[in-house]
Amino acid sequence: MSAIDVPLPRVRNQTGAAPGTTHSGQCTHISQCTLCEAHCGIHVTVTDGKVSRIEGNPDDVFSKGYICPKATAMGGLHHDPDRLRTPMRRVGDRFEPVSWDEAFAEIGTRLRRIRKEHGARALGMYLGNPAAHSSGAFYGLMLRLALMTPNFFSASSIDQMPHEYAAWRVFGSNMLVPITDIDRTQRLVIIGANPAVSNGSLSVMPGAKRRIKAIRDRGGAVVVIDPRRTETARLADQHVAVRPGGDVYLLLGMLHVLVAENLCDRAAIAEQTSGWDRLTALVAGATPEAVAERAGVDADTIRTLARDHAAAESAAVYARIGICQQETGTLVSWLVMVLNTVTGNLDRAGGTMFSTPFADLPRAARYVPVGHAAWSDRSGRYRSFRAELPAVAMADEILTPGQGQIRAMITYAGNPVSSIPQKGRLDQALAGLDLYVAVDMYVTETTRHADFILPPVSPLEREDVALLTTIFSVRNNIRFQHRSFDPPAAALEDWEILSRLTAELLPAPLRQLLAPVRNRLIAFANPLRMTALALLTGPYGRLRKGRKGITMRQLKASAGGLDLGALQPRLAKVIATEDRLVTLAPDEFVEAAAAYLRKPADAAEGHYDLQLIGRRQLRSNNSWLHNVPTMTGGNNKCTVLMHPDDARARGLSQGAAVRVTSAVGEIEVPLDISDDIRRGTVAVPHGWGHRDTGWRHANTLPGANVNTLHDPHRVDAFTGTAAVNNTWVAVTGA
Ligand SMILES: Nc1nc2c(c(=O)[nH]1)N[C@H]1C(S)=C(S)[C@@H](COP(=O)(O)OP(=O)(O)OC[C@H]3O[C@@H](n4cnc5c(=O)[nH]c(N)nc54)[C@H](O)[C@@H]3O)O[C@H]1N2
Ligand SMILES: Nc1nc2c(c(=O)[nH]1)N[C@H]1C(S)=C(S)[C@@H](COP(=O)(O)OP(=O)(O)OC[C@H]3O[C@@H](n4cnc5c(=O)[nH]c(N)nc54)[C@H](O)[C@@H]3O)O[C@H]1N2
Ligand code: SF4
Ligand SMILES: [Mo]
Repeated sequence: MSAIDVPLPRVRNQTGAAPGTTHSGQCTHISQCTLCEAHCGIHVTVTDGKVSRIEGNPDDVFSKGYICPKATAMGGLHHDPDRLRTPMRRVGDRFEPVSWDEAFAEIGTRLRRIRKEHGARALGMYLGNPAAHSSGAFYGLMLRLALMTPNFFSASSIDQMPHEYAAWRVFGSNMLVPITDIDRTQRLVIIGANPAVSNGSLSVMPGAKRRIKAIRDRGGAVVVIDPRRTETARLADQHVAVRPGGDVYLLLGMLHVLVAENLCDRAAIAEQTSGWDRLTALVAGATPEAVAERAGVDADTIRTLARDHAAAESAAVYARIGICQQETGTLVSWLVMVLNTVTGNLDRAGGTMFSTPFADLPRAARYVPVGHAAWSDRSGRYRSFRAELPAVAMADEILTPGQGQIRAMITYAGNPVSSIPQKGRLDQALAGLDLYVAVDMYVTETTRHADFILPPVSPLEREDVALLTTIFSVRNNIRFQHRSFDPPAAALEDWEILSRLTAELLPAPLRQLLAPVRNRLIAFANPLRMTALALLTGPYGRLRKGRKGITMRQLKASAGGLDLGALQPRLAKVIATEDRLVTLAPDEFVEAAAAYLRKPADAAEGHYDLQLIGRRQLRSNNSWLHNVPTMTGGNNKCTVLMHPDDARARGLSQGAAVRVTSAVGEIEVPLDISDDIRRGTVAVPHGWGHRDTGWRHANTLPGANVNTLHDPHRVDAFTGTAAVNNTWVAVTGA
């Protein structure tokens, strides 16, 4: 058990061991892979204290036995000798172990001193991606509240913020991002996502390949719109190689056809929406011929895409990160929501719908303030959205002297030095802080600058019920992550570490009063108790459903979670706009789209004549899985992908070392020639180039940080999300 001993409800099978699989020295545990949103069910076999096998859990109600190659990394991470297991304090250029109590006491004193001398704005926090994969996220947000600082940043602003902003404008809340009903649709159009590799995000779909194949098996069609013929495109009926950043034109062109040819669902529009006239006025001039060149897609294809969409029995457009990390991110997210709505595919089976998770956040969305434009960064360039500032503003907020400069940072489960474009300035910024505390289990490009690193238990030592993943799942479900290992005696989980940090920030009388009972109070508010409460009071709980309601006991005893059914129509219940209608044409979007329609086609910027996009890899997980040797090697390499014609024109050959240069930086990587990528476009994966970290294996791998090439000030206009999917570069022999 962890240092804070949490009493838990007694269950039939406390380790989660599958019946009949335990024998001397070997035990199989039911658990979950928590490396990405899919949270696939796994069976972890432990032999003599070591993970000997990880397999998909066939009884998991959602992932149904599927795992991707990353699942086995859960064992690699657990046993990784480089993973930190005790809190560390910086002493000169080294880290030395320190006790938890000493660490929290010193951090508390220093944080409070900085806050007293310089105000709350001098404290900053960054929340990274894996935070969302455990209940730790909620305790992270508690800490964020206790910090009371406008300087809060997260990986969302290099990720899904444009979807959230569009959802806020269109449906009234950032929490109302519609989910693709992939398992029932007859036509799936995927724009800027590669679920065959990623297994879906914001439409969480473990085993995406199987789900995509099933659409075709039941007579439906799948279309992928992507500058690269991706692993997903290979499963599709049609691949449309859009120009990077061309989606805004493609979608406006499709909407023009739908309106001009009277292919929209006028009954659904009348019932569900406002703003139809403004929308039709906007797209009136966006004929396929007018937008084709800028979309990089010919007019006939645009016309056919629109007609086929309208003709399908049910259809869903699913767009994800390829369109978010663009200057047009929010506009494209909006147009996708509009397209789904005007074709009658919002809130109906096979279209896009809202989930009913065990804690009904979609329904509560109406009452949660988003904190949009409540403040800005000190330069005035970026406004807050969802009570945070974009991560690209972080380096300046730390480095620029004056009132409100950040002097103390807390990062939780993030590696922004690698994951955010910041021209290398974040390295310098973090190194110069008065105090930097990292909640992380590795010494990374980022945490190596910390004064304290506070490591949580390994994911296999955690028991949890992830809420966020269920909110975005393509089917309602609730699943339990059992422990495969008991944590070492003194270990803490993320939620405990974050709660202890929060306690340090409480006002003096409360903090002192609390000291003797603090740990017991913290232990009382553990994630499983919170989950039990949410379950009890939520849509499936006993308070609502009486004896039919589900309980934690049932959940824990299940072999692979509980299926809560297909997505249900519930727009009328959840919509959070003032008039309770879908806002088809928010003013600021219409104006911005009209401006794009007036713009000429994007052209090469000087000698930077290739458009650089990203490439997510099956065995990488953003920046942090490269220390597990089985996740590296083979085809998991950092290379630049280029079309044969572009390589020939530059006299470059397969495998050659090349220099990729942009207006703000350069990297050297090997060349990979393939006609999978559109001419004029190149792709480099992110999360590589590990140097000077505690990841001893990863440090030895070739590769470079692609974010060196991206200009931090090229962002989505509405959210400040870094536009890393469309940077002009030149590629030359190294
Ligand atoms: N194996 C693996 N799985 C992961 C992750 C991982 O690192 N590795 N990360 C997880 C995380 S954090 C996330 S957010 C999700 C993301 O999940 P996805 O959104 O599926 O991510 P990508 O695979 O990057 O897909 C983005 C696609 O957009 C395309 N694209 C680039 N520019 C454009 C453009 O201008 N227009 C269009 N239409 N397409 C464009 C790219 O070629 C790429 O195929 O994946 C999650 N799953
Ligand atoms: N150029 C470019 N950049 C990108 C992207 C891209 O497509 N192109 N994709 C972006 C996307 S989608 C994302 S989500 C971001 C991710 O950006 P970040 O969240 O900043 O970085 P990660 O690489 O996910 O690093 C996660 C960190 O959390 C630590 N960690 C892992 N699990 C846990 C845990 O359970 N608890 C704690 N406390 N720590 C943990 C790891 O050791 C690692 O240091 O990167 C983005 N950056
Ligand atoms: S898709 Fe892969 S990485 Fe994601 S949860 Fe499933 S097994 Fe883990
Ligand atoms: Mo992400």
